[in-house]
Amino acid sequence: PSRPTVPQFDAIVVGAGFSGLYQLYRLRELGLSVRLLEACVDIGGTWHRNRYPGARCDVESTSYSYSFSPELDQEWEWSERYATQPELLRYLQHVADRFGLRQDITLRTRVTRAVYDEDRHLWQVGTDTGERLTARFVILATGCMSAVKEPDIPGAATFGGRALHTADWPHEGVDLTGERVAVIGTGCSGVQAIPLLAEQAAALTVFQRTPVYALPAHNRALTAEENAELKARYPQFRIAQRQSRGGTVFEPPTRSALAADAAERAATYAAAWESGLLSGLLRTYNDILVDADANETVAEFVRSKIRSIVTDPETAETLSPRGLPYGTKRPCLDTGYYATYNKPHVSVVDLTRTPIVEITPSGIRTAERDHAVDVIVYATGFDAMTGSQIAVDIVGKGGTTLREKWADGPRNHLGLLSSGFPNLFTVLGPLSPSVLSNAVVAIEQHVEWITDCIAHLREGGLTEIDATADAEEEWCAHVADLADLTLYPAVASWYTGANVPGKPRVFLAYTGGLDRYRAQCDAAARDGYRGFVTAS
Ligand code: NA7
Repeated sequence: PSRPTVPQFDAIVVGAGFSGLYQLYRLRELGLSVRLLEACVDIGGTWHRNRYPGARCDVESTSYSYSFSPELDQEWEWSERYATQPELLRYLQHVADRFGLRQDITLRTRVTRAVYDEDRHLWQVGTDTGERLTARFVILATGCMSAVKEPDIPGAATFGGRALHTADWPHEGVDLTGERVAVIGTGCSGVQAIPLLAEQAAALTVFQRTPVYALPAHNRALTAEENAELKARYPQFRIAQRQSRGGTVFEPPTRSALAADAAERAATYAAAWESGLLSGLLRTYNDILVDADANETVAEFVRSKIRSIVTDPETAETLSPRGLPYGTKRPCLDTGYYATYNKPHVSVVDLTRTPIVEITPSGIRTAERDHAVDVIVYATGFDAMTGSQIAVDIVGKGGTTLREKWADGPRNHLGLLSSGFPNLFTVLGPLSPSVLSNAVVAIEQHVEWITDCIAHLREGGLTEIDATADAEEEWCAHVADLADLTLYPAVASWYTGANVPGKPRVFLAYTGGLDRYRAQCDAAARDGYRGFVTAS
């Protein structure tokens, strides 16, 4: 049978989180036929899946929200400074309904395969429901924190109690009243969940491999006056946000921490601590992430705070990061986290001293002893940045798979297109500023660039765009060079891929700031899509 010369869809968007919903909206506005495929039972992405107790955003809701619709800004009312997962999910559902997006979304459909047809310049997309679709463009809006890292602990499958993962929490909720609960992992998910799990559990034992730096969230309800005031200045605020370094508005610091004396630093850090902002301490001086001595002044400040909150000195020391530069792993926002360890039924096991040997049918065995538990909560994170893309069998030009191409780390130009995989765009992909910025602002920048690019192709009657190998080479080197100016790459974190055994060690994000990144993307487009090659 002869094959159709035009694809079924102009574009297929993969994933219905913040990225995919906005991408669908924009492409539809352009008049394209679009299908959005989502693996889960509902839209929401990250905010659909991460339902563990305490899950909330740690960027202020008023800035962690879409800016593309002034009407949406005016009608939506955030109830708290830091929205909970249910509120964020309601917001995304509202957006989907308000802009009529659901009609183009297919739920419960996981994209498993995408093969590029070099002759016809289109992607053949396969799903786990057996669908076979074709589209000119595919946009991976699969999220940078969505491929769950399965526990790599011996014996995990033998556990006789209940095992839960924070990123795959049962929709009906879980009642832990009276249970002996273990939590493995103290990243942001663990830090948010632990205080609430402790409220229910009869005993809570936290298995900590690396302590985190957590700052008080100072979360609170937003008053009607605050909301009204915000809405009045939303138009200017959204512009400022777009022009900002990381998607949140602040004046970048210009002084070195080492140029200040101890008293001045102490006052500056204390004010940042009280701000309740995730990046508060990073905004104080300009060398926190580039100079180890400057960084140590912040690290010690946070440790002093931990000592002042946690009453047992030994526990305080266990919870205090040592030899880990502040901010090189993502800091967390604390709503009762450190104080929870003052409760008599909560304890922490330092896995650097007594590692987990195995999980047994009755609990967790460390090098020191057996811990009998009824429930294990894995807060062990994600195969971040690349995992959700590599999970799809993507076959590009010449039969090369994306997995093969990225075997030694992701390669692309501007974080947007990987050479040899034409017409396949990534939102919040690796080697973009994604996780180092307010994700929603980064998403809007990506989606708008991709949309403009597709519009440009269509206007010119072009059916293919690919990154050139040279531009890609240059971009990867540029991202690595910038990262090497900072303290980030030396630290084993999910930013470097070190949290997943066997994953190549590459710094996965662009550290130069969203503003500079945006300027480079815009310049490439303005110069006729420099670094890309098009065809018809
Ligand atoms: P993270 O930040 O990757 O945290 C995972 C935690 O789990 C971290 O403390 C890990 O320790 C720990 N972990 C992972 N594997 C193990 C094993 N095998 N044994 C013991 N401990 C382990 O994930 P989150 O879900 O908390 O947060 C992800 C991001 O989502 C967050 O930064 C926000 O951007 C939102 P490690 O540090 O590797 O020693």
